[in-house]
Amino acid sequence: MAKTNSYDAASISVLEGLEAVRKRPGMYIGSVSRKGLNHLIYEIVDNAVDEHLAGFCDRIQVFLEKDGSCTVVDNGRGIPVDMHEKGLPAERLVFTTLHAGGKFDDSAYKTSGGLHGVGSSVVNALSAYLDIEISRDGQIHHDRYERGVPTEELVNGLLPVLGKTKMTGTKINFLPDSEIFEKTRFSATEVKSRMHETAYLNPNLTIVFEDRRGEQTERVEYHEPDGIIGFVKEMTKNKTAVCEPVYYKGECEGIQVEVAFQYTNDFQENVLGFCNNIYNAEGGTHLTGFKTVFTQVMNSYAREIGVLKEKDANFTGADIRNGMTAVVSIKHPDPRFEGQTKTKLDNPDASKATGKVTGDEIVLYFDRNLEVLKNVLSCAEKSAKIRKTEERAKTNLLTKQKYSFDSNGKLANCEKKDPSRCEIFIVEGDSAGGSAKTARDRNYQAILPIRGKILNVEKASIDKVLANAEIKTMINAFGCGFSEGYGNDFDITKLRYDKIVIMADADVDGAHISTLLLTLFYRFMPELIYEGHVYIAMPPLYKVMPKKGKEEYLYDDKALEKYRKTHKGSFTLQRYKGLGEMDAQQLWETTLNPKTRILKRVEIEDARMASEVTEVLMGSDVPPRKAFIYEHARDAELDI
Ligand code: 28G
Repeated sequence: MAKTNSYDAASISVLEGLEAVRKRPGMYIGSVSRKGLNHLIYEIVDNAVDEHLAGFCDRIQVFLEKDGSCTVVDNGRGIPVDMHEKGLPAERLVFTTLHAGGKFDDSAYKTSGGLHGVGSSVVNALSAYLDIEISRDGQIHHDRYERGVPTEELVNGLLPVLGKTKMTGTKINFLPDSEIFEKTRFSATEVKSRMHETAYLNPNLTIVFEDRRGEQTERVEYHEPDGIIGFVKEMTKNKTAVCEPVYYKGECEGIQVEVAFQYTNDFQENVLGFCNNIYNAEGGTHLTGFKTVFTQVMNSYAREIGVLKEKDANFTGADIRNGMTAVVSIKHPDPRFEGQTKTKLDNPDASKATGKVTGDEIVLYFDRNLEVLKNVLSCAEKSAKIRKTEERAKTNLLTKQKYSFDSNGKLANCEKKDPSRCEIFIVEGDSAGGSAKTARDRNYQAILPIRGKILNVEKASIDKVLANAEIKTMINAFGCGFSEGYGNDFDITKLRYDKIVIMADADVDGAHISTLLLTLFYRFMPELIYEGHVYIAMPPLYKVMPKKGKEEYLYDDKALEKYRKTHKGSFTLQRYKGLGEMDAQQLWETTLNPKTRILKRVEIEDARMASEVTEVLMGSDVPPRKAFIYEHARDAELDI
């Protein structure tokens, strides 16, 4: 009797918990956009990675199924199925209780604790169904939920058994709930990139990925025995290295620290931070500790070997990291996060740990590798020289151009000044720019035509970037300055437009231009993206004009296919090769009019990807470039 009572009480609070997740999904997984959708997979995979970290699993499989669901399989111990004290199988608690499983459960470090490290029950609550098979104790145990509610009848309080097995492990198949998510198609590109990252951070793990949704299954296996050294090598593979990767690890007050870095001869700094296998987009204390100590150590080496004379000022941290690609990965028993997207590590002891380990290990390395030390310091010297020139260039630019905003060449500004209502469209090509100027609502919509390809900011040095006419016009038009390695002059409160809309053709070149613009924003004005001000216009590909019935715009080939299938009778089909082919009226209806247009809001993940792929896109190699764009085109889905 007592058992029934506690069971009932438990099941009521369980339903309330899951209902809370369904009411405010964003609080648990960040958003209900595709980013949130993909996150469901990461939540489940992270649990399998925990099982790996506990030492019981070395293979994880991730399948994107034809029906839109996702299957994740691990070869760990299998989630416990025995009767728990609350009168339920342990597995039921895992999938129905928020934050089931304590932080220090089995392994010292849980991957969870990141922004969305809230686990299986959240995925369960947000799935139309979730189906589990657990191989354990020689049997395959089965359970199933719909929108978080168990549908499988227990047998004497235990899960039904499907059959016998010699294996152990967990298999979960789930379908995200279309009532919750705006998008229901997982992005293969993003999932693959995350799985690859996870493989680098866990060198003894193999992750198999299969996209079974297309005609042919795409299969990739990620196994990276070189760990974060391999990760760094991967990031520098298209650059010219000036030294071999450097690697060290250590421990400080229960925090494990692992660092790999390599210098290349470009003028870039790329330092990534991970805590418990989770990428920290906004960095945090682990990076601060590493950077501070690294700068100190290198400056004292520079004086010791005479690269800096007595009268010289120290190198700045950015000078010293000029050309550096690094991965700093720590394992922390109780990580805390802060920041715009809760991806900035906040624990002060993490800074202490990376600083201590770096201070101890880096001198051991450089004392034995003087050549590498000299190479690194000569990168810093070059940077310091350029920095001084740039600082002058920047002051000039900002003082000269600060007040020339309205008279700025091609910008057709809007008449009203209320930033909360104003929009600026960055339009590829003069002819489309011209039509857009005619078509727009001149009260609130500004048009800035840009010609051809803007500069690749990933490659160019800062003075080149700032000398570029289109980029200058953009910085001046937005009104909030820019930030980069040497200082932050960016002030989002000065932004003159609520929406910055990239308007490019729906083709390969258009995608390329969008990528370049995103890279520019990501590097110099990331807050625009964090605060959701950047959008991409989605111009239609087709217009259909049926003999009978209404004219319609269609936004992709899928829509056309569907139209052909569902529409009886003949129709005329117009295909737009570019924005330039639309007249002002059409442009207004499809891309400018807030009532009818389709915009895609850019998320920081999109921009981060854009920055990563700029390399691929800019290469003279045509094949990889095409492959990338087509892959993305397949993933594209419209926000209608
Ligand atoms: C396939 C996709 C995702 C998982 C395990 C294994 C255990 C476990 C998971 O325990 C904590 C402890 C008991 C309830 C632990 C197995 C100890 C012994 C596990 C996964 C809470 C959870 N044997 N494998 N959880 N328990 N794989 N893969 O989720 O009381 S989750």
